[in-house]
Amino acid sequence: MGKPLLVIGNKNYSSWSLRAWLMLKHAGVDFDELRIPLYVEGYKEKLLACSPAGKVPAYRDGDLLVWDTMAIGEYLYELYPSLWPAQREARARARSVSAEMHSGFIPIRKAMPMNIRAHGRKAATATGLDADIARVKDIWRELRTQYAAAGPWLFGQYSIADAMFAPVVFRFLTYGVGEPGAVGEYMQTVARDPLVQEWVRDSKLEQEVIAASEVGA
Ligand SMILES: N[C@@H](CCC(=O)N[C@@H](CS)C(=O)NCC(=O)O)C(=O)O
Repeated sequence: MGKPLLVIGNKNYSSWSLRAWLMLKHAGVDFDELRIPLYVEGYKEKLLACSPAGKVPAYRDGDLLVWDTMAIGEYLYELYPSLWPAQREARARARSVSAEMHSGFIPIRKAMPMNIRAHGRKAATATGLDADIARVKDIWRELRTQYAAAGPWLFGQYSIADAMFAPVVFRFLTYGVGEPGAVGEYMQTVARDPLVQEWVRDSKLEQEVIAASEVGA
């Protein structure tokens, strides 16, 4: 049987692809990647040929196809239990902040799309954006304060929650959002992760430009 396959979009822009990729890499899975550049002629047909949802990421493991980031994360957790915190209360909390990310933060997603190569951008004002930014910072500050002794990640050891928030670190870096102390230190931890750096290196080799993700002054 061949290696599992992760179908992803552009590394510079596809935040959901990055999340699933990080979960797999941090779990130590040996997998192949299929990159489908998004929003170009014929891209949707290519996505639909890989997944009925027509979106990335999608993960093929043997005969099994799993799509949607949280479903991929939960599937991987069953194989690699260290992907969620070991302690039940911490695990429930990690699932809560991850689900909050998965289903929310629409103003951040719209006004501050992931665009790894862009820096010095200013986000256009948008209803709810400041509240979203404050909420993300609160999550990071609170968790990093509580789990500081256990390691550098949100729950001490690396978990799916860190993969879920990794693209937000890039959004903050692109749009100049930060805060000294626990928040800034956590952003550095994510940016310095060798696996994140591997993704960044690949993203810088890409030539495609997705206009909708080039927003901001
Ligand atoms: N809820 C999905 C969202 C996936 C998603 O929106 N992926 C984007 C790229 S980051 C995509 O496939 N866009 C192409 C399209 O919608 O046609 C998940 O968590 O995986």
